[in-house]
Amino acid sequence: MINNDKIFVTRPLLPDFDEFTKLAKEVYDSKWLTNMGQKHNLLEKELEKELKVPYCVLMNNGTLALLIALKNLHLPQGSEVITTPFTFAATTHSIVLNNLKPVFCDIEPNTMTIDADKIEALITPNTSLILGVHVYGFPCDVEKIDKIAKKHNLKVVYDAAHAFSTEINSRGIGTFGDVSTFSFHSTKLYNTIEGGCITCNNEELYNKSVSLRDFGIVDENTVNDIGINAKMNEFQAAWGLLNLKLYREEQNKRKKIKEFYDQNLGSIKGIRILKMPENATNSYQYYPIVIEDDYHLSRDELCKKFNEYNIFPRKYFYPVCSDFECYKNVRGRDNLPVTNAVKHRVMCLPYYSGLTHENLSLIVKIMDK
Ligand code: T4K
Repeated sequence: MINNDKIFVTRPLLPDFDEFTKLAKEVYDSKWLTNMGQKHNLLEKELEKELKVPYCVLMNNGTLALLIALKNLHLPQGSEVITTPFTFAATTHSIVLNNLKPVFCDIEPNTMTIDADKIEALITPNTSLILGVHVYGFPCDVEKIDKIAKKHNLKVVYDAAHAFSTEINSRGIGTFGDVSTFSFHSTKLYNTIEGGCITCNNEELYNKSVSLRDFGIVDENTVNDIGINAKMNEFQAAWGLLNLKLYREEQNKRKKIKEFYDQNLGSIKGIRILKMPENATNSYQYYPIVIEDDYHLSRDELCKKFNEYNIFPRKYFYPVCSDFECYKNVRGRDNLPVTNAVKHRVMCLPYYSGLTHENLSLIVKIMDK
């Protein structure tokens, strides 16, 4: 049985087209298209409430959010950042583009986040920052990381690109560490087509982020830092305002898909399902599984089989950042046993509300054979 429509790992959340064109017309008529317009500022305020954070600074993508978050901390040039290799390229690139040195720390096998128990062994007098990633929306061990950072006087940044709306013990995930960054790319649960934001708890970092996303401009007569253009335009902000009203419904639908997958895949020998820690809520961004050695196919063989049915899960994250040629000399790269085992076994299954019962049954059937 071949499925003729392609099934992807995700499809973007789309607002009602007529509602969008109505807001787009307002933008058009206002002749105010970008540079912190009315819809931009409204979205920023709405996001502060939604993410339960004191400060949110909207950006035009998650990568610039990371770049600016790191630049803002004014870390010593050439100092080391302990980070995870099990992430999208943007995380490590943002370190190097800030003239800092990444140091790879292994991940822990249940959440695939940086292994907090392995961080201290990597700290040297040249370490300035820990950069964790809440990968797939699974929270890093924020408590342990906080303790280590305090003990060694280090800053902490979290890449929360996958963790929109996640809470730990009812606290917004964007409030942990010194700064957090989010991505609102089209493939994310909540999207503004391209977009992202920085969240922080302190007014000084907020003001600096505001200035850096706009070339370091303070006012017409003053440029006080080497900033960049990371501003979101009004059309995307309008899109974002509409999607903000829709993403909870999308999460509820994904929750049902998760239940279906959990029920039907949980008993298949060799398939491991990752579990969200009890004290955290799920962003429903991805549905990752691990294809263990006692499954009858390797991860790549299973992927190939899916592709024959026009189904395209993704091997997030393979290759890992420590596999990239540009990072072959990074410290820590030779001691990543969990990362290097997991990267050949992990797979993110299709996970979006548009999947039909028939699609889901086919996915399970392919895996159960
Ligand atoms: N930190 C982390 C941990 C991240 O994962 C990311 C981004 C960032 C930072 C940086 O944030 P941004 O600067 O991107 O805001 C995608 C996304 O482009 C990227 O945002 C994301 N992480 C990464 C994990 O995934 P690709 O190259 O895998 O995407 P692509 O184009 O293959 O799309 C995946 C599937 O989604 C397609 O097979 C079909 C579907 N799709 C995609 C697009 C763009 C659609 O149906 N419609 C669409 O418009 O990187």
